Amino acid sequence: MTERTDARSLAGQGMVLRSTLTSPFGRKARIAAKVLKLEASLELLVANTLDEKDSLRQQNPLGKMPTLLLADGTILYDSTVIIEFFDSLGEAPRLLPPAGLARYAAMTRATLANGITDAALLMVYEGRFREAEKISQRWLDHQRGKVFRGLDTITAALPDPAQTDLVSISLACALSYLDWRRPVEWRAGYPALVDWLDRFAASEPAYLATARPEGA
Ligand SMILES: N[C@@H](CCC(=O)N[C@@H](CS)C(=O)NCC(=O)O)C(=O)O
Repeated sequence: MTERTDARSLAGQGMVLRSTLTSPFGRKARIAAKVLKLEASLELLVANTLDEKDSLRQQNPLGKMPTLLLADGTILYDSTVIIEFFDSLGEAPRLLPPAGLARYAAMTRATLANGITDAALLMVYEGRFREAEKISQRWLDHQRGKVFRGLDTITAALPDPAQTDLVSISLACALSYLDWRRPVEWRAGYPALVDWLDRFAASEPAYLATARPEGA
């Protein structure tokens, strides 16, 4: 038995994803599972990051989603680790270059896209966790800077919208989160990115299939 067949048989015993249908990081994992045809083995168990009684905090002390539970008790996070694990189950990686500098360069680009989502989330949390009079404009501007510098850098070398990989999944989930929560207005200033997202959505059915449910 190779390590891969062991991992495959473990995954085949069923995996539980702690997330919601609206989490942008959870969506990354859900898209990857669909693309890699792992959905039949994956159950979504809705998590509530604000509920201290939710077992999420025992499963992942950071209390963040997505978190992946495997049948032997192994717990994996964060979204990039989960996607790398999913990708390791196939004959050859499909969502990242197999090795070498190209792999780490792609991971860095995906980290940039994730950083946009992180900064956007922090802007949203600023409004959610603080009373209106305590909201820090300086903090919001600090995070906004990360979002726009990230968008500028990504726009300068856009990924192929016809290719689904860790970078395009991470970028699409970042942009759709910006569209949903609107911590910044990005569409008017980045027409090439708007076009990229439209093309990615047309090329990758798993993207639209994992869209946030109406009214959520
Ligand atoms: N680096 C993590 C970020 C995950 C993350 O921030 N998830 C958000 C929801 S989209 C969360 O769980 N927030 C709750 C919290 O920070 O307490 C990943 O890639 O999975």
